[in-house]
Amino acid sequence: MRTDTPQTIFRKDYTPPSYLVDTVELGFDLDPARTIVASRLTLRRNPAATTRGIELHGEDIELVALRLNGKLLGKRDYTLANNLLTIRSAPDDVVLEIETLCAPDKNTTLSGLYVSNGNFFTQCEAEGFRRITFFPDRPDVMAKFTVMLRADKARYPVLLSNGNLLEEGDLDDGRHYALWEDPFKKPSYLFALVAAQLVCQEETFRLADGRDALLQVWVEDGNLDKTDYAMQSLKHSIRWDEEKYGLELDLDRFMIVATSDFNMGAMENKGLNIFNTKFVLANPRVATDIDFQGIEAVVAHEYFHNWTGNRVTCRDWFQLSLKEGLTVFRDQEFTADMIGTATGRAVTRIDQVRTLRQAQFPEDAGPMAHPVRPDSFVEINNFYTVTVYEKGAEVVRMYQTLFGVDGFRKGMDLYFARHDEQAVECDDFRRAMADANNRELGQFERWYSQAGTPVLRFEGRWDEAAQTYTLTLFQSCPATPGQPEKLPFHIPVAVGLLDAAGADMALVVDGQQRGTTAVLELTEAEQTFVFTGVTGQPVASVLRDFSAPVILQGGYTDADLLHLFSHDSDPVNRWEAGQRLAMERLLKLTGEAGANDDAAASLNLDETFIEALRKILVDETLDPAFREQCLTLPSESMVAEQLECVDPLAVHIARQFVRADLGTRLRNELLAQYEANATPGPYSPDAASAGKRALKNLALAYLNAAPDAASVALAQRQFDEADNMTDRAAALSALVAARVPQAADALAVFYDEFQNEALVVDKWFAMQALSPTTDLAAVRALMTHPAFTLRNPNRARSLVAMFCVNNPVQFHAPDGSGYAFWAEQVIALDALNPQVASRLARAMDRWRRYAPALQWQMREALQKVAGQVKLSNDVREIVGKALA
Ligand code: 0A1
Ligand code: ZN
Repeated sequence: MRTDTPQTIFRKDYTPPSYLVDTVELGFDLDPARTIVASRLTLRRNPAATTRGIELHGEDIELVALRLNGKLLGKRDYTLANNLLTIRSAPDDVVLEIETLCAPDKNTTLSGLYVSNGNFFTQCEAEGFRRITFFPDRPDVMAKFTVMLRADKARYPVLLSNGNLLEEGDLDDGRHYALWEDPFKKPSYLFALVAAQLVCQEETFRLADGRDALLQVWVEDGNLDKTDYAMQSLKHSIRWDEEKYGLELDLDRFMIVATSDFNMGAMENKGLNIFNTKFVLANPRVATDIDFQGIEAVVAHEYFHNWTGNRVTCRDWFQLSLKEGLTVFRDQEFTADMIGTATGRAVTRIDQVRTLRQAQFPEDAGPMAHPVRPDSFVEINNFYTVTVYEKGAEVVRMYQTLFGVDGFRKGMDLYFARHDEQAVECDDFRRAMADANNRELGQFERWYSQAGTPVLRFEGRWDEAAQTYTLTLFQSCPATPGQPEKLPFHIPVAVGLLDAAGADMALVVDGQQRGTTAVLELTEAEQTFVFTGVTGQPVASVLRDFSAPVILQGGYTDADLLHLFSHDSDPVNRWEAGQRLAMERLLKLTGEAGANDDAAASLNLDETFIEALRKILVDETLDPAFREQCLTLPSESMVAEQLECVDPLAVHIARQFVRADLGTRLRNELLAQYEANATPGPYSPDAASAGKRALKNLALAYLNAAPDAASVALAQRQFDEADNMTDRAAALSALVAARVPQAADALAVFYDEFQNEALVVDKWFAMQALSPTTDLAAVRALMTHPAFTLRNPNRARSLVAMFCVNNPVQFHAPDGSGYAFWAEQVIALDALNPQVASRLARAMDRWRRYAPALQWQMREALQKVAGQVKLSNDVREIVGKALA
C-alpha cells in the first residue's frame, strides 16, 4: 500500500540488466509467521549492460544479512529505497548471499509466498518473487534454480518446487526437507513452491520420444474424486503439443496443484503449475459443462506455456502478449481439435467472438484501451487484460489465416530454433513468421502498436453486363488515449459470395481461382477487389470465421441477413447474421422502451425474425450446440455498447421482452426441443452431450422468461431429478429468474446440499448476484451470510463483482446506491488484495456512456475511491485513467 504518486514505466526506457544471474540456490525454513529465506546467487556483469550497479528488487520483506563474495555488507555498502537494493560498486563476478524474513500468514495479497487453508503456496508472476527474496526480478534475467525446502513434517508432509526432486529426508524436531533442481534456466516469475497437506492422483505417461514422465494432480484430502478430468486434460495437452508442434515435455515430472485462494485462473510455473481450484476440481455432481470446458482449456493453456512462455520467455512485461496471445491461440486451437467436428470448431470460434465483443471491444474503446503490446503502465498486474490475452490471440490467429496451418507451423519452428532459452520481444515472433514464409510483415506491426478496434465497412456492386462483383473495403480506427491518429492495418478479410439459392459461388479474384472463401488482404484505408465470372447478384459473406478482430459495420440489408442466416456455409457468419438481426431489433426496442413508461406492453417483435429463429431451432440437421448459439441473444452489455447514451433499464426491458416473446411464440418448438435434447444415461461432458444440454436449458430459460405453471413445473422437476450440476444449476437459475416462490426453497435445498463444496457455494452466490430479481439490499444481506468473505477471491467475485459487472439493471439503480456500494467494496478489497480490488474497479470503465443522471453519480463514486489517501497503485491507475 503506497501513498505517494505512482510512477509510470515506459517501454521505450528498457535497459538491459546490469548483471546476469547464472545460478540461484534458495533455502526456505517455512513457518507461517516467520519464514527465513536464504539465497545464494552467482552473478556476472552483463556485457550488454548500460548501467553498473547490482540492482535487486525487494518488497515487504526484511533484510537480515547480505554478503558479497563472502564479506558481510554494512549499511554503507548498499542503498535500500523504494523497494530497490543497489550495490553501487561490485566486481564483475559476484557471489551474493542474502538472508531475509517474511510473514506468509499476513500476506493477503496472494502475491509472493502466502498461506491458504494452512498450506504454503507462491505466486510470482509478474513481480511476486521480490516479495520472497531480493533478486533482479525481471523476466530477462534467467537462471538455474536449486531449492531446499524445510518444514514441519506432520503439518506440511508435501514439499514441492520446480523441476526434479533430488533428495528428501527427515530433520530434527519433527521437520523434514526436500531438495529440488530445475535443469532449465528460468526467470524468477516462474519460481514456485508448495508446502502442504495434500494428496495426489498420479500416473506415468509415455512421451513421444519414449521417456516416461510422472504426472501428478495435487488437491486437498477429500477432493480426489474430482481430479480425473484435469489429469485427462493434461494427457491430451501433452499429446497435442507433440503432434501439432513437435513440442515435448522437457521434464521427468509435471505437477498441477490446486488452491482455493488464487487471484487468477492458474499459473505456469516450470513443472509446478499452481491452479485456482475452479480450474481443477470437477465431477458431474458439482461441475457444469462450462466448468469442464474451462478445466480442459486452462490445463492446456498452462501446459502449453512450458514452450510458449517458459522455454521462450518475454524480454520485459510490455511483451506479455508474446506468451499470452500465443498461448491463448494454442489453447483455442487445442479445444477446437478436441471437439474435432467442423461445427464444433465453429461453436468454439463463436465463443471466442462473444468474449471479444463482450469484454475486449469495450476495453479497447474505454479509458484502459492499450495496444496488444502496451507502451506504458503503472502496475503490470493491471495489464493481464482481454486485450493482451484475447486480442493478442486474434493477432496470432491472423498469421495462420494469412499463411495457412503449414505456414504457421514453419514460423513456430523458426521461432523456437532462433529463440529457445531466450527472453525476446513480440517483434521476434513477427519476424520468425515473416522469414519462415518469405513475407514482409512491416505493416502488420501496427496490430501490436495501435490500440482501438478497427472498423471495417464494405460496398459491393454487381455488374450484370461484365459479370463482375466489385467489393470495396474501407477501414478506419477510432482514437484511443494517447493515440489520436491511426494508420491502416494489414487485415485478412475472408469473403464468400452466396448465390440466390444460398450456395457458395466459385471465386475468381484477379484471374485466380480462390475456392469458395477468399482471404483478401486489406492494407489501405480503401481498397477494391474484383470478382469475375459472377453470373447473378450475390450476397457477400464478409469476415468469415471472424478473420480479424474488427467491427464490421453496415453493408447488409435485412434481406441479406436473412439469406445468410438461412444459408451461409460458414457457420460463424451464419450465426453472425442472426446476431445482427437480433441486435437491430434490440436497439429499436430499447429506444421504444426508454421513451415510454409502460413500455413492455407496447413492444412487439416482427414475425420475420421469429420465423427465422424458429427455422434454426427445429433444424435437426444442425448441431444442438450451434442452434443454441444462434438462439442466444446478444447480452445487455453488448446492446449497451452500441448506444451513445445507455439507459440500462430500457436495455433490460427490451431484452427481457424479446426473451419472453420468444418463450411465448416458440413455446411448442421449445418444449419439443426440451424433450428431444434430453441426455439419458450417465453424464458425460463431451461436446455433443454438452451441446444438447445447452439447447435444452436454453429452451427451459426461454419458457421461464414468460413463466406459466407448466414451465415452472418443468424447471422444478429438472431441479429435483437432475443427476448433474449443469442441469441442476440451469433449473435453479430458471426458477430464480422466473421470480416464483419455489425459488427460495430451491435455493435453500441447494445450499444445504452443497455447503461443503466451496466452488458450488460460489455458484449459489453468483446465481443470486446475477439475477435481475436481486437488488442491492439482497446483495448486502448475502454478504452477511456466514459463508461470505472478501478474503477469498473466488467468493468475493461470485457475489460482489458478479453484481457490479453482470447485473446491470440492479447495479445501475437510479438512486446511485450500486455505485456507492462499488466504491465501498473497492476500498475494502484494496486493503486486502489490490489485484482483486483493481479488477472490480474496472466495472466503472464505461461510465461516460451512461445517461447523465447516472453518469454524475458514477463519477462521484470514482472520485470517492480516487480521493482515498491510502490506495494501491493497482486501483489508483484504474480510477485515475477512468477519470482522466
Ligand atoms: N500467466 C498466467 C496468469 C497469471 C498472471 C498473473 C498472476 O498473478 C498476478 C497469476 C496468473 C496465465 O496466463 O495463465
Ligand atoms: Zn497464460
